[in-house]
Amino acid sequence: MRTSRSSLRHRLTTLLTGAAALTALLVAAPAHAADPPLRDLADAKGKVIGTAVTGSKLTGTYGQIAGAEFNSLTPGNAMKWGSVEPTRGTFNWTEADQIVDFAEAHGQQVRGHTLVWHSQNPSWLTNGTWTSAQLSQLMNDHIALEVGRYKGRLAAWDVVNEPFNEDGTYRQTLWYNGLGADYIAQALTAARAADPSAKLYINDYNVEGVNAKSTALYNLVKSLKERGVPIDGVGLQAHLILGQVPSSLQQNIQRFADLGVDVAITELDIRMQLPATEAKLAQQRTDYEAVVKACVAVSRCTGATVWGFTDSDSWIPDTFPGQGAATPYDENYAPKPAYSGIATALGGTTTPPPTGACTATYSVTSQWNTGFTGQVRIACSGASLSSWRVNWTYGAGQQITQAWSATCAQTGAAVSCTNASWNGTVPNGGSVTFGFNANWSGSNPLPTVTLG
Ligand code: G2I
Repeated sequence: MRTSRSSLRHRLTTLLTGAAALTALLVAAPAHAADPPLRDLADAKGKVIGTAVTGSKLTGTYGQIAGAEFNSLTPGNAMKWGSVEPTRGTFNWTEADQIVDFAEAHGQQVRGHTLVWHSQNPSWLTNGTWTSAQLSQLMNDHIALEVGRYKGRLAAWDVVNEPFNEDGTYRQTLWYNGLGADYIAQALTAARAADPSAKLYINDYNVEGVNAKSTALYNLVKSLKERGVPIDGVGLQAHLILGQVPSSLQQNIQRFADLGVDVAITELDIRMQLPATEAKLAQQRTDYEAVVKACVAVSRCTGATVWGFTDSDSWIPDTFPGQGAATPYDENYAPKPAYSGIATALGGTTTPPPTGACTATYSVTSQWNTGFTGQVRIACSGASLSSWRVNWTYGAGQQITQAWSATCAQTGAAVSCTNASWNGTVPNGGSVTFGFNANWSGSNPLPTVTLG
């Protein structure tokens, strides 16, 4: 008896030590430690793999992934006019500075976004009444101040954002209505003066394939080049729909490259109708791979930035109710098949990365002459579960008599326990425990449990 107890203790200790070491290992390592991070793959190809970020989230797992996997950051909102000058003459650079500092600390470039847009402007600006001269002054001062603040620190600026309608006509905005199409040349010129080393872009959506809108952008860039206006690149936002990567994407990138400008995929996401299924996520992987491959194929395509790397930080669900799952990581920071699609396009492995792990640990918490109480703890790190089943086979005739926080069935020596209605979810970094009573006689060796 004594021997068997001490051997049980020994085995328990071994098991628990093993489990503790495993947990520590998974926490310390990125979720897919075996594969090179995306940024290493991109660096090897001389490409950018970037993400839009929210400054306040740059800690914990979010900060770890943003810093480890991407070689470029774009502030999702922090550099927009409404963010930096909410009240005329009162500036708030906190989040923008934080993102630039984080990027520099992590050896990342920063893409400034965005200077001249029709949206997310402060109300003092949009509600004001301005002469053309005043509007021009406001725009030029804003550019001088913001671009000047980060002079030499940013790789690129989205100087003008979304200037076109779908049919290729100019969008009627504060800027176009006040200054005519020339506001674009003025803005680019002011940005060049404020930071000669930043690459200056015009950025728009629905310009990924060859169509009326992208052709209008093409004609604009051509004429700006001819006039000697400083323009270095075009940003193709690439807010795409599942299964609808334009077949002319690479051809379109190439025609801009042939004009003598760079091309960047600036806001890539691929949305789907929820719920996400395995089939949809597989299609999404194909789509992500196709987009990044098209960029890799053209030397003047600088790379791709995803518009938020996790589904927990994406604009899609708010704007398109019922749609989502548009980014390469799920809401619990587990890489989705889309992550592998990007990695593959960047020359990485074609097998999906291991998505962290959930482990089940069996232990005996008390034992008496004929019975014992046991528990199983399911813990996730770098992965998550929405339901679970734990199986084991008893080696010495043990028999479960009662279980709680799970439904357990025993057939012969085989035990199978599934989650209760309320504890199927095990979030990344979380755990669930269930318990049971059982009979034993002779010995009570610990079984090996499997989590399905
Ligand atoms: O709309 C998607 C993108 C299209 N291209 C330009 C991008 O700048 C734009 O980004 C999104 C941001 O990702 C959203 O986060 O721009 C939206 C505004 O058009 C941003 O949404 C705003 C919400 O509308 C606000 O209610 C919220 O306060 O984000 C703000 C900050 O979270």
